[in-house]
Amino acid sequence: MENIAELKTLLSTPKKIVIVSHRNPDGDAIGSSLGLKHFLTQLDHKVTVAFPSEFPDFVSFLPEANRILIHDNNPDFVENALEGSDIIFCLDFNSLSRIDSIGDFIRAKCQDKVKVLIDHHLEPEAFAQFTLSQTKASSTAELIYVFIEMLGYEHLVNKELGTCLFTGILTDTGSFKYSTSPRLYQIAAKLKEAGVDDYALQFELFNAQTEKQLRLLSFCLSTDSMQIFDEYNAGIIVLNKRDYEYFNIQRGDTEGIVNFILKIKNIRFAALITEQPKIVKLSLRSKGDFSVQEIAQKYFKGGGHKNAAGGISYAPLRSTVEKFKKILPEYKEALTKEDTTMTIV
Ligand SMILES: [Mn+2]
Repeated sequence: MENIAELKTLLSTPKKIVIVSHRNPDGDAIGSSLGLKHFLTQLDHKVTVAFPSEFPDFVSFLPEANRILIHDNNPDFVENALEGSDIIFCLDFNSLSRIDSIGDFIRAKCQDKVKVLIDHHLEPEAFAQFTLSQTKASSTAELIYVFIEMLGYEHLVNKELGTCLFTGILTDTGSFKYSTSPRLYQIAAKLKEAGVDDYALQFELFNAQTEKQLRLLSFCLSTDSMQIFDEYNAGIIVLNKRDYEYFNIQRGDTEGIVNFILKIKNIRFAALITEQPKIVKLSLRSKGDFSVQEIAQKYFKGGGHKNAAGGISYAPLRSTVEKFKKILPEYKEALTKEDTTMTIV
């Protein structure tokens, strides 16, 4: 962010601020948004957080989560807040098209508002006056801390704010398993010093599954739902409409399932392919050097990060799975060559 001084001046008097993030908000979208809210509120701004769609239950314990506005449920509330705002913070997405309903409204009706983009996805769109985009950052939550530091307000980081940011960091790094850096560990230390109970937080976030979710996981791993392609160091888990009905799968129930495939030694590329009411959704994950971002973008109208990306297909489930399998030979070399980034010593 080049003109941070200008933004600091702007934030030196009370403003009406709306923070928006992406559809199906994850731990980072929510953690970074609420963390930023707790920061801006201390500077006497009036702050509203709004998402296009509902957030998962496992983060509802975060302070102020109950005050988040959902556009799907109350479009008027969100649009009124946006229209009455001075500044719109856009977190954890790289383009207004990623926040559909809210993005359209911002493009059409909020041209005069100051926009600030803070994000770690590739290829940020140039729609904001202030952009803090670092694709190497673990999470947007990490960047919120960096942003607070750039403004010189680290002393305002307290337990509430820190807990929100720590949530974003934990969920986007799989508890410090990937996208880490010396800076991230330093920030984690600062958050812990500010009072974050990381132990309790890990418990709250990751030991909060329902019996249904565990049984669904067991089904995925023990039936034909999972297929492993040893030749390509790849694997998939497929869930069809009947599985959705049988397990009564709701939003968030499939969270994390794809990662279990990567627990197999040598598997570098994993996909969860699910049949949704109108589309087929793909969650792609990888280990090390192998980029799933490219595959999501090239074949499945999606994107994301090197090791975690998502996409969609309008073809039926079966043909989508076939298409996926046909792509594998193209990446055989990349998936089987020695990966120096995964060498320990
Ligand atoms: Mn993120």
